[in-house]
Amino acid sequence: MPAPLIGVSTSVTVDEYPERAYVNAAYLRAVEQAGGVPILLAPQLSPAAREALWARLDGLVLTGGGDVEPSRFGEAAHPKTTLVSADRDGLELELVDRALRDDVPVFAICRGLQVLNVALGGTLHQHVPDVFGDKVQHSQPDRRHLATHDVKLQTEHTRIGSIVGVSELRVNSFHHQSVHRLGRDLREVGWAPDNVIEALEHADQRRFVVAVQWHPEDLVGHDAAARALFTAVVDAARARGKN
Ligand SMILES: [Mn+2]
Repeated sequence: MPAPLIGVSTSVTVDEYPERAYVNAAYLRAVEQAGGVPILLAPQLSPAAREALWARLDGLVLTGGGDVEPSRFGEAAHPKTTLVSADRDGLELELVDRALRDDVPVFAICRGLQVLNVALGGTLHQHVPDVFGDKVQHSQPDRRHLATHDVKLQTEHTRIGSIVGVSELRVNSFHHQSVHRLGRDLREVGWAPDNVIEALEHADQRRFVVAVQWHPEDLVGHDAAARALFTAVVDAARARGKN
């Protein structure tokens, strides 16, 4: 069985010249370390290229980045809304639809968790401090590989529980938005101490759809839970065996 091909969504520059597609290398290393081959999915790809690539992919990682355009969930933009890209929203919402249609394993990280929720009809808190205060720093000033807040996971009868195996984690945090109303078919399975939702998964556990609000790609060097999450999506992609 060849190594599974894992689509990794990229960011896109907003209002910069020249226009670029880019992604933090930590995602690529984390996928490779888990045994997958990362394939970059850039918002600039044509519909034909997206279709051709999709037919070859075994799994999907949705990465972090700027905010989802609030009109995608029926709201006007908050003053702190940042780095919105209609092209990126369009690509990633389409990828969620394709993955659910074709039962392709999905691991969604930070913005990816938010995209997943919006794709399934959910909404977001547009600025976490407005709603939850500043007891927990979700936009940590510390470096990316440093874990700074706790997360409590529901481990019984959850996929994330079977992957990670522990109910208490320490995570890094780089988000100013979070899940508000939950999308259909999703369940919340992890929370920060201030009750910000930090993990989601599909209610149908036969599907591999797992989402976290933190950045495990920056923790794989020293955190078993982070490694387990990447290994799980790559293993699920391999088991699906589309190729
Ligand atoms: Mn957080």
